[in-house]
Amino acid sequence: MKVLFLNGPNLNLLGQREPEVYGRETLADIEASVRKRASDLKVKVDFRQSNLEGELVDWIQHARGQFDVIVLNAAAYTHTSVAIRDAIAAVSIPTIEIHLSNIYAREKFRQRSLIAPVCCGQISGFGQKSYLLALEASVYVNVSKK
Ligand code: CA2
Repeated sequence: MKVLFLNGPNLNLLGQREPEVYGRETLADIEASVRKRASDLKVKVDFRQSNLEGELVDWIQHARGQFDVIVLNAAAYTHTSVAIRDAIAAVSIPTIEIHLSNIYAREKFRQRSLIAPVCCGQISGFGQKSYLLALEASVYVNVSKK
């Protein structure tokens, strides 16, 4: 089983700014903890970050036939990107939306996700553990689709 983790804009800054909102771990720390758990679960993981909407769209499109599940923290594009939503809808790979923070406890503009309706589920508010919960959810989703 192969899971593609995609991270959107500014997540490369994790651990450097706003630790009260996003925690002290860097994206590399999160990737390391995901890889450790994935190896226990015998899951293969690809972990990427981009600040570019089009690059995220390309990665989603090219995931067809390569990955069983996509885990997506689209960051600010969650609230704005019709292009990412359309790519998820088109690719037919179960996609799990994740967030470090609880987007429903934040500003009004973060409380709306354009991608949620085309994802199979959402995990929001558990800090870096959102990524590990999404890994577990990926295994569940992959088993239930067979
Ligand atoms: O809670 C999440 O995971 C978010 O996807 C993070 C996004 C935000 O736009 C979403 O509403 C919720 C922001 C990622 C930017 O991360 C930063 C990290 C350090 C300093 C500044 C931004």
